[in-house]
Amino acid sequence: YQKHPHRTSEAAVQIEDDRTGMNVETLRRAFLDNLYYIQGKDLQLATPYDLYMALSYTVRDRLLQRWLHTQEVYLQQDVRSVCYLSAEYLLGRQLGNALINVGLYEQARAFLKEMNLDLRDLMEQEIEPGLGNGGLGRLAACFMDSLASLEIPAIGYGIRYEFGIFAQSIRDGWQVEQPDRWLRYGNPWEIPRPEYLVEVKFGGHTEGYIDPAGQYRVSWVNDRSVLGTPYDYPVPGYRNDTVNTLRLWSARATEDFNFQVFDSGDFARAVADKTYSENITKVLYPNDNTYQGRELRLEQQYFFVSCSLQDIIRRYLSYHSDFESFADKVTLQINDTHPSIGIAELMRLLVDEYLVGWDKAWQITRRVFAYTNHTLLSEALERWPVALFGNLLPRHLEIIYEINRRFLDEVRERFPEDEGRIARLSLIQEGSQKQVRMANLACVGSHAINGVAQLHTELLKKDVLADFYALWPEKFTNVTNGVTPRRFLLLSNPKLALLLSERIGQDWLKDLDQIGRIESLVADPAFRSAWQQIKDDNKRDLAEYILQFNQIEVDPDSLFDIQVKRFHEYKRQLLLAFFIVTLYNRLKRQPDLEIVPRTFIFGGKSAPGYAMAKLIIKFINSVARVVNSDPQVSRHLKVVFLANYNVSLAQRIYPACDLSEQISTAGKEASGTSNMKFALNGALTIGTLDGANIEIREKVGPDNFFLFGLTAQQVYDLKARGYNPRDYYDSNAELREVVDRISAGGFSGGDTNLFRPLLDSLLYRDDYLVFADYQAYIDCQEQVSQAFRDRERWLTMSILNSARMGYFSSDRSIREYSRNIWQSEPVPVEPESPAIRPA
Ligand code: HBZ
Repeated sequence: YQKHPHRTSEAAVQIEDDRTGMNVETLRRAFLDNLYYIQGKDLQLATPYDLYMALSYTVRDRLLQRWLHTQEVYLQQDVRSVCYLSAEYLLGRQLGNALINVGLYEQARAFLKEMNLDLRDLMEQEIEPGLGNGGLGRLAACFMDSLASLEIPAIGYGIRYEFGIFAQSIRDGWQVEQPDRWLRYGNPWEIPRPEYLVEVKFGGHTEGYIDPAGQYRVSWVNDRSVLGTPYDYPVPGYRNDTVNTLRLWSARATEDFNFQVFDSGDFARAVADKTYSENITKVLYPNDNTYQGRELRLEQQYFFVSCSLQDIIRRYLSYHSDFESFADKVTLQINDTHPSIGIAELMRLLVDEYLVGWDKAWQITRRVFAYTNHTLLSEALERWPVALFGNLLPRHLEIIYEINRRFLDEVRERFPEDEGRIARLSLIQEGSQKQVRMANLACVGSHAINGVAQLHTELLKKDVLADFYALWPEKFTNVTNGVTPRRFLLLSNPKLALLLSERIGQDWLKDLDQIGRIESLVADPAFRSAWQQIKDDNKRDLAEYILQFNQIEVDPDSLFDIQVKRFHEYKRQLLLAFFIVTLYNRLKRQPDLEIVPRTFIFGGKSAPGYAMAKLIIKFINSVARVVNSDPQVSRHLKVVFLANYNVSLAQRIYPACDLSEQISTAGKEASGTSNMKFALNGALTIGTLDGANIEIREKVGPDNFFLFGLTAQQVYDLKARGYNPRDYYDSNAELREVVDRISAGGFSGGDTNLFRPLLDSLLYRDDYLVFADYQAYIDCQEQVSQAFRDRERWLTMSILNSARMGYFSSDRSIREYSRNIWQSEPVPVEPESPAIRPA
């Protein structure tokens, strides 16, 4: 190939050269150039990973210009920006998304094809950044995509974990964790910005002093500090010229090693201290919806929040001389309570470092912060032991006590002599081990508090945050979650996306309500058969994946019945497992029984320390083994556990699903978001009245949704009356048969102990009402089977599900946040030069 004469010059970025050009020929040249000059390979020597890297750099070059330009526009116009603070971003692979958003997907495919290369194969090379656990982290990623696509000035702040969510493999049916070394082969999607380094203090004590003006002030004398280096990730909007920034912080030691210790001769300790500091951003805590009061976790939270706030203030002060307009230029959304220490940190920065008076500082703080809650499980609420907190952040503890003193004075005035209320609202939980309640801090320090689905917000008001609701009802709003149709339809289900675009144009990608226009095609035979064909193709693709990774042959014509999500008792993977065992029992009793063939597919990780969840994984794999190896049964049923469920695997699974399992105990799942992605891709849902299921059912219509189970109110009442799971066991023969077969070792090679903890927890507690909902679920699954027998009816329901999912775009969620919480407006970025637009 021909080498072009110069790579860049001052003028070069203005004209179409090999770094900015969008036509197929310049792309091809740039790709080969990057392969040669960055990977140091030619086409003969290149591995698939080299090719992936070369293509990624080619796209990145084309993003950079828009990225810089967007930031210039934001600075020039002194825009109001949304700062999204989140300890997690579950981004998924970047290459395909970048190609699509910048408008180069087809060009890239074309020039690669000419070279006999397959774009999808290159995309598969990317190790996904798994910097999150589940729904909360994925929501942050969808929101970043929507903010850029809606042209809203925004920056995401978070942590650049060196190890993301662990890789899961299954050995002998058990989950085994391996470290996620995602950065091992380099990362073309980040740009380190060592010039924006910040220092974060830890430990020590505070000292009072009188300043020259005679004012009493406090200074924090820390005993150690750590440096934060930002790594910037481009966040391109869909087919516009906006590129926002995701800024992730990485910890570095302040000195390469501790010279004092070094001088005293203890080399090993000098280096170990350095490692200690750098441990802060080493690894993502792998818990979701459970809280573990580890000091390192609080260090992570404070580290990234302090880095981010210092960065926000630095940027603000480069254009302003005081804090008068800070709250007009900045809004801070905190993704659950993980960044809520930011409320105390902003107070500290304003009061101690910038000498703003307390009242003024508090006014600013409350105006900028807004808090999203993601859980109804009280065991998941963050609470830090006061002693641990005070050792790590002595000044912040003082500030929290001061906030609390003023806050409780206010409460006493409004509710005199209501000590119970005071105790519940206090930022400090009294008792033998005093604790700082981060949710209370978040409520007091924010002007807005939101839940993530209607039911969730109502339950926050009624239950979890009821005392705060009584105090400030005006602070509470609901913003129902959404998902990005770019990644979860266009990228993950290209055939369906093409069919949509052929029939209704491409507007649905920017305005998902437009997908409703396919409803008029529901009776169109050509459209129907194309829809069916695509679903069949997608199922066949997944069947191939299953054969390759699980060595299980599944029938693409069977009903693909799928539950993929984190393993948690409240999500009730056990309920589906019990249904499978029920079918197994029926087939054993009556071998000639005609049942609708099903392929059950599970996927998901368990927190490594969550023994019950791990045992449930083992149980499902044990059921799979027995079912799949029994010829009588496996003619009708297959059970598959797909290891290492992550965003990339999710993108393969959603398009291939017939039935989406959303079966949490009512009142426990805040929203759920996979429920939306499945339905968008034409799956029907079997689900409880929980989280966003309720709104999905309302939108798709009750006839197109398989509803079962107790309502949140009924769950509450049943527990209040005294729930006895044993009664269900005693009175339900099929349930008893399931339990007895497990108990007798039917899925553990005769071992009657293995699954004992699982059965005991059901028989004696059953916190999540598996037994109480069992019969309703089994009956509902029978309706599913009946519906699936009538393929035409099922097809209609499938189309209607997709057609009616417009509401669940994360674009709609972000518009609601913008209007109701952030008061932020789009700032369109015009293309810098027509030459750099896609052909
Ligand atoms: O947030 C999830 C909710 O369970 C789900 O219902 C909701 O749809 C989603 C988005 O709003 N919550 C989480 O994913 N939570 C966590 O991952 C988590 C991680 C670390 C923690 C606590 C929770 O310390």
